[in-house]
Parts: sequence; structure tokens; C-alpha cells
Amino acid sequence: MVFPEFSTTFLFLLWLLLVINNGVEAFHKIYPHLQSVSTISVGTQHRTGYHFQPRKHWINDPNGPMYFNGFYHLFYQYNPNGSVWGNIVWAHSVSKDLINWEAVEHALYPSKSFDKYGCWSGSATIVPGIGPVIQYTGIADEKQTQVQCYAIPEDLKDPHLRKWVKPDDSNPFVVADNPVNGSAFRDPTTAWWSKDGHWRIVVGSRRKDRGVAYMYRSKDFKKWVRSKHPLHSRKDTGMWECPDFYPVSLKSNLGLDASADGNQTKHVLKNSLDVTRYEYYTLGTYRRDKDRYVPDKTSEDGWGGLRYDYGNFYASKSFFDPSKNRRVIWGWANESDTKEDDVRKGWAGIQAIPRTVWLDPNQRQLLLWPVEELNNLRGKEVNMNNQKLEKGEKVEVKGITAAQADLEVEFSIPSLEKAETYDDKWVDAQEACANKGSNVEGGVGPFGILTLASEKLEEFTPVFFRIFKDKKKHVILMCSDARRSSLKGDLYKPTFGGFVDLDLTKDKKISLRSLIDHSVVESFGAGGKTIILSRVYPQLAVLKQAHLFVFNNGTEPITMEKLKGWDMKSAQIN
Ligand code: DQQ
Repeated sequence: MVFPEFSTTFLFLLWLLLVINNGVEAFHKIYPHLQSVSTISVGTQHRTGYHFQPRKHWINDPNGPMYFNGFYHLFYQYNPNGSVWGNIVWAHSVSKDLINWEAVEHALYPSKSFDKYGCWSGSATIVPGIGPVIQYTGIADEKQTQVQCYAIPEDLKDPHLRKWVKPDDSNPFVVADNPVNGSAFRDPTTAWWSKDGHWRIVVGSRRKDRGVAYMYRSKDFKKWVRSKHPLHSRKDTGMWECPDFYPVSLKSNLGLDASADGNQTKHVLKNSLDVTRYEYYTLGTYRRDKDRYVPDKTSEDGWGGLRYDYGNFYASKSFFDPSKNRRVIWGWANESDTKEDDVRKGWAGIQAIPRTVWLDPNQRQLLLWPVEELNNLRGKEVNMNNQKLEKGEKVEVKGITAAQADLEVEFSIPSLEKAETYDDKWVDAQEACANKGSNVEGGVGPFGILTLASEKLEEFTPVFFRIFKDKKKHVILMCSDARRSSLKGDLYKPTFGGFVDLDLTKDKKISLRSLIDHSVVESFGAGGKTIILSRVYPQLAVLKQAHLFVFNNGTEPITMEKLKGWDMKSAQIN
């Protein structure tokens, strides 16, 4: 994203957020009168079949994901009393496979003077000899002063770790001291250990309009001191929420523990930007000698940087899963529905499907892919191979439940000759997607799929590629367009878009996987290089009335080399 007069724009956005939120610093929209309106009956039409959600009410950030003694744990920000943000506790579910979940007691809720006004986001660290420790942000007063607190399991022998206690010793373990701004100081990361005998964590913050990752270190995991300088900071990015900092291997697809050291690694720093409600990450080097993180020159450090997801995906958090030697990322997908409808349907928010993450062999970006356990939900399968799609042609994928499906398609493009010239005036991929929608005829593309489509196409959510020529190379655009997703008019219907960093000149093939689940279309382009999650609310294309098509609206014919589609069974969730 390019902001020409950036600081002015930034200040305007910040001012707008402050006004909208009545002086409370940004984050979630606040509706005091709806915060404790409990639902009487839950609307089922758009509930998901296999994406994680509680039985009712509001959910936001994933918190403290971890694997311990045979169980995955997912905690999440939750309002037990209503379908908008407020009354925040850490709800808790446990799982053997990351897909089917059992709800247990809330792990953290306001109970101490230091978290009387809320238990906000944080992370878990498995500390050798101690066990899991949760570090989270407590809201200590009505002014929303943020302090960092910790909790440990009451009984390590309980496989579900149902009860958590907040020891009086060293709690809160950090309060903001000069120059840290205590009203913008939250979301501690998982800790990592270094050979100098210290644990370290990062806490998100901002100094004026500079996003900051303050670093703290400790020898005993109780007393923490702030390092001389932050791990990293960046001007004009505003408040850094939910930072995540972890190593990735240069050698293999396997994940690494947060403390992994050595010269065969690179580091990732991800921040969720409160001002835009998008995230970005950089790849870079963690200079342990200097205690600083330095992003690579190939990674843009700011608003226009790389994203895990170019759609509705925020406050993500990763963890290392030692049982499968992988790193897994969770992220929250908010509703795009109106507040009134959230309250009416009695629930709001889902978690995206957990994604395994590793470094792209090109070393310029990450790759993310749904955890393999998701495939266990695949039921009936359809196959359509070697089908040519001429300009304007579309074919229906029949025989599966299009409202709850998993689809993998591989397209091949005979020639790139007809690719249109990329217009440099487009500010970003999202704008290019809005200008060149799925119905706008092109040279190479648009081609892709029409998800959650009604029979006569009054409603559909297209996910598609379009290929352009630029000065030196081809530009591949991937779009997920919610503009025609619902006959309901008053919704947020964005045209999300991202570029795909793929060299098409070699084999001229590109793949697309889409996880379709009633009100979510989660799409993975080119094996997880570019991902877009859209939330949509069709009125006609629901349940058995939903259809799925493959289409080409470019003049160059496209071949659908392989298509596999599956009915997805519902997961057992909570
Ligand atoms: N949500 C939490 C905060 C975090 C924000 C509050 C991000 O800790 O900064 O519910 O969505």
C-alpha cells in the first residue's frame, strides 16, 4: 500500500480512530449497550461446519496456542455475555488433532487487581522444568492501563489443564515505565531462550506513530527487565498489536522452536497494525550479539509489506508443534456482517483453519498451508481433469456440497502472449482487483472459481487470477471479490487482492485451493504463496442451493489440468 503523504494520512487515521472510539485507543469497536446482551437463540444459516467457533457470542484473537502432553490447546479472546467485543476472558478448548475441539472452563478471567478490567491477548511458553506459562496483558483500571501478567496450570497432571492460577509472586511481571506508553502496551510473545542464560519476550507498543516491539529479559521467568533498546521499531506504522517473532529453517520445511539458534535460520517478525487492521511480516536476521532484528532488504518493512493473508485475518499467533516438528499459525477472521446482524444471530468471529508455515525456497517470503489433519474431514470426492475453458466459458463442479467443500485446481496457461499491460497507477493489488473484477474480460484471465454461487448467479464470490505484463516480468494478481457475494445490501463487501510471486515462464501452471464453509472462503494461491480469506453472507446460495463453478473470462483459453473437490464433513467443535 502506498501512502503519498504518509505522516499526514497516518495522523488522520489515528485521529479518526480516536474519535470513533471515544478516546479509547483504537482496537475493537466498542458498543457499551450491546456488550452484555446475551443471545437467546443462535442463527445457524452462516455458521461454519469446520472452522473453529464457540457455540455462541463474540470471539477474537487466538491466544497462547500450544501442544503439551498430547493435547493441543487453543485459548481465545471471548465475550461470555454478548456478540460484540467486551467482558473479555480467555476461553479454552483442547484437541488431539487441531480440527475437533472440546471446550473446557475459561482459563483466565478478571480476578485480580491487575486484570480487573480484562484479560487481553498473550502467549504460552513451555518452560523446561516448569511447564506451560501463559503471559498475557491485564487491564488494571478504567483508563485501560496495560500491564503484563502471568498464569500457570493449577495441576500439571490434568491433561486438559483446566484451571490456571495467577501467582502473587512477581505479578504483574512488567508495568510500563518511562518511555513506555502504558495505554498502548500489550500482547506479549512466546519467550525464547538464548545462550546468555536469559529468556526474552517482546511486547507490542507505539511511540507516537512509530510501532515498537519492546523487549524484556529474565533469568528465572519471574523478574523481567526491559532491554536497552527495542528488538525493532518502524516509523509510521502505529500501534503494533500481537507481535510474533520466531525462527524458520533455511534448510527444510520443518518448523523450529522459538529458541532455535544457528546460522541455518532466518527470523520472522509479524505485527498486527491497529490502524489498518491488517498484519504484515518481514523476514530478517536476529543479531543476538546486538539484540536487534534487522529485516532483509527484500522484505518491505511497513504497511505495504508481506502478509500471511491478504483478506480478513488478524491478531495471528504461531506456535511450534513438537509432535510433528512444524510451526502452526492461527488467525482470527472477524465478521463482515452488520453489528445488528451479529447480535441477531448471536455469534461473531471465527478462527481461520490453522496453517503450517515454512520458508519459501526463494527465501523472499513464507508459505502457509492448511494443517494436514484437515484432510481427514474430506468425504465424497469429484475429479475433473484436462478440461479446456475458452473465453467466457464456465463449468459447474457437481456432486459435492458446494457450501461446505475443499477444492484443489491446477490451471495451465498455453501462452502468456495476450497478457495485458499492468497499470502503474493502481495503488495496490486490492485496487487492481476492484478495477479488474471477475467479469471484466482480459487477455490471460480472469480465470478461477465462483464459490457460494446461486443458480442464476445473483450471488457469487469469485476467487481468480489475472496475469499482466510489466516492464521486466509478469505480474500475477489474485483476487477474492465479495462485491456480489450477497443480495443483502448493507454489508462490508471488500475486493481483497494480493500479488503472487511465481515465475510463470517455466511451466505456465498455477494452483488454487479453496476452503468453502458457509460464510467463509479461504483460498490458497500457488501452494500457499498468496492467501485470501473472505467472509460472505449469501442469502440464496446457502446449504444445498449453493453452486460451484470454474470459469475463464480471458481471451486466452485456459486448461483446468486437474480438479479435485471434496464434501467436507463437519468437525466436532466445542
Ligand atoms: N485484541 C486484544 C488486544 C489486542 C487486540 C483485546 C487485537 O490484546 O491488541 O481483545 O485484536
